[in-house]
Amino acid sequence: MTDYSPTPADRFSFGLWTVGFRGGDPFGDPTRPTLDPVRTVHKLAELGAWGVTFHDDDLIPFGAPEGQRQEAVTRFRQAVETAGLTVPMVTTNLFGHPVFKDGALTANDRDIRRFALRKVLRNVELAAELGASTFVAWGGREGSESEAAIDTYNALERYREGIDLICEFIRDRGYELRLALEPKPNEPRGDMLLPTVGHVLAFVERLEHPEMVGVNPEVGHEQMAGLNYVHGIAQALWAGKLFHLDLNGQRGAKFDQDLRFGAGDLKNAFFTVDLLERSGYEGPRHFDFKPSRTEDETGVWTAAQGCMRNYLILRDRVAAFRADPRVRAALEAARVTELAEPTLGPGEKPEELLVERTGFDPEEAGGRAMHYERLDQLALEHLMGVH
Ligand SMILES: [Mn+2]
Repeated sequence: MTDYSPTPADRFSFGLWTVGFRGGDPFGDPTRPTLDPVRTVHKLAELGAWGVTFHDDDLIPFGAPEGQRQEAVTRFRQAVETAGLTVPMVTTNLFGHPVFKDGALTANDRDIRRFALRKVLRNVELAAELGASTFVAWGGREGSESEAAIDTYNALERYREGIDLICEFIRDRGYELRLALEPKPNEPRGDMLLPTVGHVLAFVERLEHPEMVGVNPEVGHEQMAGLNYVHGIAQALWAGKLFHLDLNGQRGAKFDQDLRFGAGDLKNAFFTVDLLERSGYEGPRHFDFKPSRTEDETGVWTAAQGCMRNYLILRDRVAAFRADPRVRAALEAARVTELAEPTLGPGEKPEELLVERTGFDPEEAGGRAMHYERLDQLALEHLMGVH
C-alpha cells in the first residue's frame, strides 16, 4: 500500500498564483501575507511537485523597471535550478491592471490591444528563456456585459489576429513553444469569448498555424457552464489539441470556486484521472486552484498536497476499477467495447444500409437492457474504496 507521496515522475505542477493566492475576494480583503516565489519553489519541490508555472506579474510587478525585472527573473531561475524543478508553462496577466478593464487582444481601444501584445511578446521571450514548452493564453477580460458594447465578429477577428501574431513571433524567433487557449464562460466578464473547449477547438481551425495552438481546459470552467469535463478533454484529445490542462474542483454552475482537485464533483474527477491515464496524455498534471481564505500558510500546503494525493489515490482507484474482472464483464455486457467497431462493414457502401438483410428487429432491440446501472455502481464502489 502506497502512502500516496508524489514524485517528479508524476509531473505535478502548480502556478505561483495558486498557493500564492492571498484570499482576497469581491467581498473581503486578503487574509494571508504575500508568499515569496523562491519560498514557493522550494516548498513545492519538497512536497514532490515537478513543475512551477507563473503569470509575468506573479514574478515581476506590473511596470517594474528593467533592473528589477532582471533581478526577479534571476532569483527565480536560480531557485528553480537549485530545487530541481522545471518551468513547463508560462502565461500572461492580461486582466489585473485597470488598463485591461475592457479586454486585451479584443479591447475596443487599439492602443490597449498593441500594449497587450507587447506584454505578451515580452513574456514569450521569458518563457523561451526559461525553457517552457507551453504558453497559456486565458482571455480573462475578453468579453462584455452588454452586446451593444462589443462587435463580436470584429472581436473574434482581433482575437485571431492577436493569436496569429504571437505564433508568427514564435516562428520568427525559432522558439519551441506551443500555445494553449483557456476557455471560460464568464467571470470576470459577464460573458466571455471562447467560453468552452468546443469554442476554442473551432476557433483554432481558423488560425494561420492551427498546429501551434491547442486548448487548456480547466475542470471548473467547463463545469461552470454545466458541461462534462471528461467529455471536454476527450474531444480535445480526439482532436490532438490537449496541450495542457488545469485540474481543480467545482460544485456545479456557480462562481469559479477553484477548489483543490477532487473537492467538488469527485465522480467526474475519478473519470478524469481514468481518461488521462488511459489516453497516453503525457503533458503536465497542472493544478490551478485557490486555497480557501480561511487558511494560513500551513493550510495552503495541506491543500496543495491534497491536490496531488487526490490525483494519486484516484489513479489507484481507477487502476483497480479497470483491472477488476467484474468490471470487464460489465463493460462487455453494456456493449461499451462494441462502440470501437465501425458502423459500416469493410468495403460496405452507405447504399447497402437501405436494405435490411440481417433480420434486425427494432422492437426486440428496443427491449435490450444496457446494464449501465451495474457498471456505474461498480465504478462508484471502486471510487468509495470498497473493492
Ligand atoms: Mn478557475
